[in-house]
Amino acid sequence: MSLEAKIIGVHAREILDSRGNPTIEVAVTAETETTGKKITAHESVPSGASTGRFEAIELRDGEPRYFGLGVQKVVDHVNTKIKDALLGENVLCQSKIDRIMVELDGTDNKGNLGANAILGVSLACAKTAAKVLDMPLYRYLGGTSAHLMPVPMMNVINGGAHAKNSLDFQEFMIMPIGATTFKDGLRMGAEVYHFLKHILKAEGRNIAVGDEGGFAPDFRDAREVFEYLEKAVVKAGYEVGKDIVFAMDAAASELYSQESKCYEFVGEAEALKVDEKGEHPNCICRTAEEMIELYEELAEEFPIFSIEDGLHEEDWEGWQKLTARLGDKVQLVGDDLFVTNQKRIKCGIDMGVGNAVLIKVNQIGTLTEAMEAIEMAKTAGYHAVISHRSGETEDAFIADLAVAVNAGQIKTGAPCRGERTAKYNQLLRIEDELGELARYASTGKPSERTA
Ligand code: 2PG
Ligand code: MG
Repeated sequence: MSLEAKIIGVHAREILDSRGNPTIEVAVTAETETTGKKITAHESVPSGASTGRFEAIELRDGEPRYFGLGVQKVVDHVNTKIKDALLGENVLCQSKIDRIMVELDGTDNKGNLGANAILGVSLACAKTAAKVLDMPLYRYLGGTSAHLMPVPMMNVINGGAHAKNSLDFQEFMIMPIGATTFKDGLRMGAEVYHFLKHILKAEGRNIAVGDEGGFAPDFRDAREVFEYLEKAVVKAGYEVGKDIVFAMDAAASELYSQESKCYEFVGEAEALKVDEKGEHPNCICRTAEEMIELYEELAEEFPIFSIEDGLHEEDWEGWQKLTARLGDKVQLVGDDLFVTNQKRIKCGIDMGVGNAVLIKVNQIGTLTEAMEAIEMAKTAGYHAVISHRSGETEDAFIADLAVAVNAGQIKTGAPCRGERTAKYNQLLRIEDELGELARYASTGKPSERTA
């Protein structure tokens, strides 16, 4: 006899995300056939700032309230059309539920109902199902093999679209690979974060944080940031390259200009003017080739484990070159490039582009499709990095997802700000609960990675 828990309620509301913008929260209620018990779980949907052009559509109201960012239409879609389609379905049949919503929407990019509407329901169904079975979410999603605790990629310096500083690149992360447990890794990362704060403060630099909890003072360029990260690691008593390695998200699509056909570094040019008086251009322009050279130099000088979106989302040929030149030394992650979309990931695999996929559930809009994307990446020998968005809520679904699929890496911001620590704290709970089964995915070099 197969288990059944019919969906008897689907209800959405508008809530706020970590940037103070509206997003959607969905509650799904199911009734178990055997006991008649009613079970409800909530899930909310994150939102990006540097969104990829090919992401599924996040619908917004476009009306004066909340500066056009309201999600009342999306709430309405959930509370009428989606609810009508799902009432009576078995909440334990995740892929069927997701298929019903995809078909109801009828577009390639979920532009009718909104990927935010669909995702909220999709995730809430999974959480309700786990509760019905009285299982931890990671166990429900991943089964008995879920055991690998991810190495956190902690974004301790924010720039680009996530901060109003002079830093053109978006994210600079530390990865505590020298730990033996997630708990220790998190502690090491948090300690380095605090030493970084002391160093910046002592030098009179701004220690206010950006969207993802990382510090966001002005910096000259990427090299200067990495020098600071090294100093903080050493001050904290750790070995650079052994205990802690670095990662960056260039978010290059944000820097690329279709007009000049190059990557424009406005902040770097500005900093140059301040540092060295005299004639300087308003913008430093780099071609794809020069970007690759810059990454090569940085990877020579610093222990950079991972570079995300090193080139823009439509430069497949540039990505091929980047992968040929750096792919055996550095993890090259496609975020805006792949947008958790199987068609784009397949294209990347076929072309030998990148060697890792960033997984953001809201880029594609259903849990089933996100899980399939992870499977596709792993089957091709690509790594899957589970990721938050810059606009988050206190929801911690992705922490469970990372363990469920044994991803080995999670990118979820600095060890600061509740919406970021919610994920880290959930991972601490999971590690505790797994006890001896838990293994920390200490990564080392890409070729030696255990994940
Ligand atoms: C990214 C993300 C998350 P956003 O580019 O990887 O760090 O940012 O959510 O703004 O797209
Ligand atoms: Mg990114």
